[in-house]
Amino acid sequence: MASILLLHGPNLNLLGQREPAIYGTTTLADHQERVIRAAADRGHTVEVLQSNHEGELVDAIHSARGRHVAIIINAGALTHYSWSIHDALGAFEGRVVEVHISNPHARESFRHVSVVAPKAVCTIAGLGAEGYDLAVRAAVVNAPSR
Ligand code: CA2
Repeated sequence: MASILLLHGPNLNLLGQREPAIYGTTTLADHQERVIRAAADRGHTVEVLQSNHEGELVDAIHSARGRHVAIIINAGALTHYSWSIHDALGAFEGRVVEVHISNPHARESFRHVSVVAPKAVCTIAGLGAEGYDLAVRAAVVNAPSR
């Protein structure tokens, strides 16, 4: 059985309350529940954290070392400029999977760059809630389950 860390960055606590045309009506709790269920179906557990503070996310990534086999991360807008998250992910020995609900490449040009992507095995974007199911599959490829 493996453990996954699911991280969400700034403003994602507002999911389902604002901007439904871009992000849908699914709440953060719904996305987290979906990941927990998809992981449980495969015999794995999930720890979740959402933070509006970059340093808290960096601390969580540091703490993941030796505790989680994979990190699924939607870093929100920090995706596009947080070199501290980039560096922290570089020190994590497990698998990193990047997720976005929308497709940043189809939006404003500042969203076209991800500093998370170079540290991830893959990026899943533009699939809404279903992207999280695929992220779980990507996170635990080859991980032994119970
Ligand atoms: O599509 C995604 O998942 C994003 O990571 C969402 C981020 C955005 O900065 C990225 O470019 C793409 C923004 C999350 C903000 O979420 C809100 C939700 C409801 C109301 C306002 C913001």
